[in-house]
Amino acid sequence: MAKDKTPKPPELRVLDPASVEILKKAQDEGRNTVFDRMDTQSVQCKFGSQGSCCRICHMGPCRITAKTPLGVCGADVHTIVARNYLREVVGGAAAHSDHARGLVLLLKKVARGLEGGYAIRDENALRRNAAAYGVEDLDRPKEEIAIDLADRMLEEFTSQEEPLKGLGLAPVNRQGVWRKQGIEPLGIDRMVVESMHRSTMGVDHDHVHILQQAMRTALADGWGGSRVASIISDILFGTPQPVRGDVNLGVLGENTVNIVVHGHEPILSEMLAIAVRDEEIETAAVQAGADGVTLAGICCTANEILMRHGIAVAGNFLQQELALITGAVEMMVVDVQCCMPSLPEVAAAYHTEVVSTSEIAQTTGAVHMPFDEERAYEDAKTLIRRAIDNYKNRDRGKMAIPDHKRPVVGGFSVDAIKYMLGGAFRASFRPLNDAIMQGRIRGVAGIVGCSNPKTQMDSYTTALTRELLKHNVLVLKTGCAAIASGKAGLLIPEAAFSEVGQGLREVCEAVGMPPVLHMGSCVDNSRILEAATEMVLEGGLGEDLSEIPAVGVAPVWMSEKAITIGCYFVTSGIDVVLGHPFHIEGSDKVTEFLNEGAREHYGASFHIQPDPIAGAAKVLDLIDGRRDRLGINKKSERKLVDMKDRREVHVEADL
Ligand code: XCC
Ligand code: SF4
Repeated sequence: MAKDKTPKPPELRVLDPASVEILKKAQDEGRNTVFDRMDTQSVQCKFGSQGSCCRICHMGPCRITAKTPLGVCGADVHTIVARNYLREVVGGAAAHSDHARGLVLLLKKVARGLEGGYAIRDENALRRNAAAYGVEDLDRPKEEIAIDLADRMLEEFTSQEEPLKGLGLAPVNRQGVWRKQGIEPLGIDRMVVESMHRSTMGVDHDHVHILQQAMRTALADGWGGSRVASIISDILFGTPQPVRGDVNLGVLGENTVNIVVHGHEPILSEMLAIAVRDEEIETAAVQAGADGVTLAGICCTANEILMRHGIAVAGNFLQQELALITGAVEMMVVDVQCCMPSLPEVAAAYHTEVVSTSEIAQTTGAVHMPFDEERAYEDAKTLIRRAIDNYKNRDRGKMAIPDHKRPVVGGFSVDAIKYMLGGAFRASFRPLNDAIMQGRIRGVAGIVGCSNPKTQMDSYTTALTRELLKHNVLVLKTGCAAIASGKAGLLIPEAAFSEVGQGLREVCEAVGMPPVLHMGSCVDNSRILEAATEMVLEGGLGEDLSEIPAVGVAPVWMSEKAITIGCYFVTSGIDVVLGHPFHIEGSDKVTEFLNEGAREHYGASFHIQPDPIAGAAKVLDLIDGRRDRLGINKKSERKLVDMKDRREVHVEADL
């Protein structure tokens, strides 16, 4: 039973000063937040966390213990853990891919003349990707090409017998690994349905066979759903280019109408980003007594509109309730994924209206205003006007906006990185590969993932990132991990002066880039795969993704999507370091497969490191192992920063 207890001090919950301040306010006002609920849920089910509870059929639920080693049907713990794991991967793949499907259908409608304000904004991206996906006759008008590309993309979902086309974007050797392993995914929808079938009662029982299917389903996300989402978003909304913005709760305006968009799909938020600049809207805001309208984002919606418009980021996952508790938000617009069902309850203490907009997602207590693509611009303006109307209800007595925000640069698409490295005439990854071969850059880490109230928000991610930068590792970031780096001041070129090792600093200074590159939202992890593929294609760093000195890290994560992302990284040959384990520890065999055995199959595996500094050391080990095998390690030795610096970082992580 939940007991009343004194809440932990905010400083132990969250790292950044804005969140500390608002969490104190929440406690003073007696608000119930994710952090309090974490405490009341603190005795979490052992069977759940080990993955050893099966409720797939109604002879159960069955819980596996030493005394009851088999479920009623005879399933052992390895079958049960593997099946549960597969279903989590399915959840993640489905989320990313359903998001992608919405974008493909929108592209098709836009090409057919949909009214509503959308357009094909990046024709180059359209033609380049049409060529990559086998659309012929590229001299035709862009609308025709867009329809053909959309049809190709829809086949990525529906293909029953042909492998996913997106696999062809990977290095040839990697494609060979997938073929040899028999894990080339067919269409995404088929993979999701087949995985659900295989994990239902009485079907697939061999844990390795089930886990191979998990990896295959994850590939359908990484090289399918997520890739499609990023590509179509670029075509419709523009390929991101470096752009400045601000991050943290201090981006909310004292005297502006504040609208926070939260979730994942850029379809509506893009329109809000445009509509907010409409003169009519500006006038209405002034008439309501405000200085204007501030649009800000939470979670991956924030990443999407930061990358394309420089729109401010109010915070990451664990800040969604905190944004409301500022008392300064007129409206929070939510769509899908990572939007807590608690939001309307928190908002009810203030004047804030929570509006749900997706046909597939409603939240009790939120106003549901499904958004119609055909009237997108008008619908966006209606929402903004409604927020403006709500401004008069703001109670300034309850309002506190922390005076903390940090500048960031976002928008590092692969295109943008190539351009930045090589300039207009020689846009390529060559300078990066050269810097890695010379040892000025030791390797690349793709750091992704969420925040999770089980640990202090942002602390692991930030400590690990700082440690890697000191050791000359270039960091690519997405999702809430990217926002954490923004709050820590690492997403600006100036961070290279103080935070990084000599070699990386030289490269960042020469190019004028931050040492941590913000590559976008969760679906944009496909951009990290794309960047890694560019490194292989550029030459000199091996012939496969399992050879380049690159590692993935999900320091702190909570979503099924993060599991799927981890799986498609590993299956693509990129080792992944996790800050906390999956719910699989009930089975030594499943744990062994994912943390070791996977290496024989894919050339990479998972590694668990609950301490950020040990996590960074693991990343460095993995990078050095790869450098060794490439025969380029010697050159980097002189650049290594003394390990005594570690202490300093550790103290901060322990705050
Ligand atoms: Fe969600 Fe994408 Fe995780 Fe953040 S990082 S908590 S999934 S918003 Ni992808
Ligand atoms: Fe129990 Fe087997 Fe049914 Fe699972 S599938 S609930 S282990 S009987």
